[in-house]
Amino acid sequence: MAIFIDEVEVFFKAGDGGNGATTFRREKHVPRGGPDGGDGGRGGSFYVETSLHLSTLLEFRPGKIYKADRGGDGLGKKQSGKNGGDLILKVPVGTQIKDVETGAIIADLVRYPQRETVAAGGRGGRGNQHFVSSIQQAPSFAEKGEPGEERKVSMELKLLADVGLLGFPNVGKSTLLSRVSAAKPKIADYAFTTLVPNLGVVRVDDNNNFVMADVPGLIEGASEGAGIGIRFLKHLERTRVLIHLVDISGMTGRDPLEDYRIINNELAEWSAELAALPQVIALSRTDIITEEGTVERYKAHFEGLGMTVFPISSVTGDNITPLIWHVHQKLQETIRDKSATAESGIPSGVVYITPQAQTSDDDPKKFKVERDDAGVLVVSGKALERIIAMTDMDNEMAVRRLQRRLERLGVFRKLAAAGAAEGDTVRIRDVEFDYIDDEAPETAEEAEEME
Ligand SMILES: Nc1nc2c(ncn2[C@@H]2O[C@H](COP(=O)(O)OP(=O)(O)OP(=O)(O)O)[C@@H](O)[C@H]2O)c(=O)[nH]1
Ligand SMILES: [Mg+2]
Repeated sequence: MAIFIDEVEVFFKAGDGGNGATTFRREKHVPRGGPDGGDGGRGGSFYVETSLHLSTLLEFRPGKIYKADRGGDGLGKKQSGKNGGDLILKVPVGTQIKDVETGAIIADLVRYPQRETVAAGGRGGRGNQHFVSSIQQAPSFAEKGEPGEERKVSMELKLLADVGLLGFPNVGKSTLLSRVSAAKPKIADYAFTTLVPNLGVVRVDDNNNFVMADVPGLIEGASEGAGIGIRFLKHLERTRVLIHLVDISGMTGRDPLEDYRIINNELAEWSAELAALPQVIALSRTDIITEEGTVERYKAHFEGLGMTVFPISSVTGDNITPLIWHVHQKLQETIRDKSATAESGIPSGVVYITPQAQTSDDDPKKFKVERDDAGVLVVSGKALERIIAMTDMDNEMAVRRLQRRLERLGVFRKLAAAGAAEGDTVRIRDVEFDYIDDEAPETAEEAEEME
């Protein structure tokens, strides 16, 4: 049995930037020329790209950590390090990628071709050639590479179909799809034949067609996990019209009216949006009905509920063409309605990417100071932590530069305000230091120094 993976959580770890180099020019007679350390290369980024050859997310193992290459370190003679290779992951059209922590949609891949960034590689650290200033002619430090973005994401596959087939198991959904499209789904006389969704293109006429999705049958309690249909309801969320197939042949031994009620109940339990989609009733397997008046009775019943009803047979082809035409028209109506109301605004098949909140992430002045259980003062803030990550803590000059930056950003002021006392431990990212209550003003030289 093919396993259909339609939701999976994985980690993306983009490559860290390479470190900048600390080197000095070598010239004849000049033992130590000017600084010429090149920059680190950019870390590899992660992209996702739609593919027409994939229909599941099977290739993504749950919990797997995908890592892109680190950028190469900078070299002497102002040579930059190599950029880390980017990674492009192929996903089926209809894949939605969310950040697990924030719940934000990172990418909604509904087109082909389409490529989106899911985790950006880190910038390379700058080499020491960039840190020359009036007071520092020979900077013997460089920046470390920026860490690559790390993200825990959930990838979810939502098929893109215009029309969805809805019904109990074994009512003839797959048979109908096979009748109206070139799709060849498995058909058999038992429940849960269909285990994965099938898509088919239904040709209406020379200029019109639509995509129909056949999903596993639903049963009572599906919205709470009974049967397997629940996993596939979300695929119907992006459809615009549903064909609700009701078996009235009596072959299943169930009550068709009860079936209809149960299914709608499950839909409503699952999502109000799904329950609000227009439904067209197809009464199935009418070719094997022997009892006179059965078809008319059910037709009248559903029409009484305000539904449009087509008694069909996928075996003889009876009434299939009128059904398809009607569905096509309904589809056109919903498209017109949707574009008329500004409410949706997004025509189907168009990508909308939620912009990521960049502002606070990019401002090093946005940080928090909190005391943890052990009494350590923890300073946190994305941009500030990035500065720490890019500082070579083994290099005295780099650490002094960091201290001045922290001072300018108001870190020490905020620590004092948070009640920091002499000897308290302060932690920023993975760096710990002792707080020193030092009110001495910065030297003129330090104040003058540039970034
Ligand atoms: N006589 C007759 N049999 C039909 C008709 N449509 C489907 N069948 C039969 O009904 C049985 C079930 O059909 P499927 O198309 O597999 O039903 P399904 O709704 O896809 O079932 P699941 O995938 O299990 O949910 C098969 O034996 C079909 O041959 C029809 O119009 N007339
Ligand atoms: Mg089926």
